[in-house]
Amino acid sequence: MVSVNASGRVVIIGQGYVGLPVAMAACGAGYQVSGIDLDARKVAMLEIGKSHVEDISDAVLAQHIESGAYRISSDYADAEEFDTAVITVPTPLTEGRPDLSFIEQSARKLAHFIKPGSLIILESTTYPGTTEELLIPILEAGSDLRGGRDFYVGYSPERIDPGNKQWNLLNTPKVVSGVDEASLDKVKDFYTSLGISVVPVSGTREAELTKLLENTFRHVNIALVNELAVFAEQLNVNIWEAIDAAATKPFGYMRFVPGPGVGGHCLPVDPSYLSWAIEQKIGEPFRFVELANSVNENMPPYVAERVARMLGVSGVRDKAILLIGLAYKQNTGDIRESPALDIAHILSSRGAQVSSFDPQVADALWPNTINRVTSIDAGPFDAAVVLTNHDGVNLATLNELEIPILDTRNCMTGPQVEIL
Ligand code: SAJ
Repeated sequence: MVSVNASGRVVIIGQGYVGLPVAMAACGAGYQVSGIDLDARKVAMLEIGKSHVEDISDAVLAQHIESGAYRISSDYADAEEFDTAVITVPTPLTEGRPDLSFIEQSARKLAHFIKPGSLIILESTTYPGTTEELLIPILEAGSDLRGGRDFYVGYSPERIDPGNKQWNLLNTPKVVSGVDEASLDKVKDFYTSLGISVVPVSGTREAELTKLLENTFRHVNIALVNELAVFAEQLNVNIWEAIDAAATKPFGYMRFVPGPGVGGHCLPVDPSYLSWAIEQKIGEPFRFVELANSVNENMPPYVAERVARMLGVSGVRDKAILLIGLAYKQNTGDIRESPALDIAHILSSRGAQVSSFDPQVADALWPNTINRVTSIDAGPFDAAVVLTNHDGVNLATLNELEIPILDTRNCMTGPQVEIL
């Protein structure tokens, strides 16, 4: 149970799907919290109590604003006198390489406000060595203080799964680490004060590797069933049935299913941080990651080929094709790295008239290169492809259109339905 009598000033750098839940949890524990984000639109929404993070309600945000526990700004001066800082900024790939510029920028600005005894925790997903080889030198240069000796530093990977109704920040065990024992204790104490159970590891590199292992494990296993799905179709074997049968094994197996590709902010990115670091530091390719990337990236072209095959010799040129789902996975409106975007692009480039139906995706996020329809029977269409199976979308309507349907999520039945 969280102690609501925590005290002290906490600053959270980055108020996205990771940082905002940490900020709200810190407010709930009794801290004075400053959220800092450079996205003016995000700051403007948060200032008026509007949450852009699906797991944080406007009510919770407003409560902490009204109590004075939470303030949001783009001004690092609000980090003045902080006791604990948590860095939750993005770590994307830029031209296929890790882009740590957001960590570097936030560390440079935060360093001016470090005082003896400050605690800095990095949560952003990154390769082993980042905390000690990149972050600490920047913090030391900007503060004239020594990490470990004068201020505490640790790493604790984020495990936020946006939209997950079962697992959230407070009930998911948190891996924690420090550059030394004293720092580890401070990191443990902070998350414990939020009411989170902690899993200490011996060093920051082990904690950095933990997160990448978690997501690389998923990426590789999804690639396994994706490649198998391509072969099973040619062998005329129902892989979905085999996967469900295998999943009855109560030990030694974990269920993954084929799909139209791998999207989201994690899986298409995190494993490449690991393979890049191994290549740089050891000079060896991380073959599992490279193979998984290749297999998963080939799923959108494979889906386009299946659609062409489904339409017969005429192929997709001048055909009206409806994509059900633009988001990268069910019950989210997030289209980042969504394979549906690639599939739409490939089909359009081959002369198809592509439309997409996805009630979960906000208008502001909808790409202007893809025609949006607001109902499944907004046709006429020559074919349909189910790419994301959101709850609440009535796919029975699709069957009534009596057109060929490629179902990449094995969520439909019907005489016109082909599964991946
Ligand atoms: N996917 C498949 N087959 C599967 C599982 C996923 O094709 O069997 C696809 C999805 O459709 C999606 C992509 O892979 O396009 C990623 O799906 P995901 O379930 O891994 O969801 P993410 O990307 O939101 O991953 C997050 C991660 N959370 C964090 O990084 C903190 C991941 O570690 C979680 O394990 C995952 O959520 C989860 O378990 O939901």
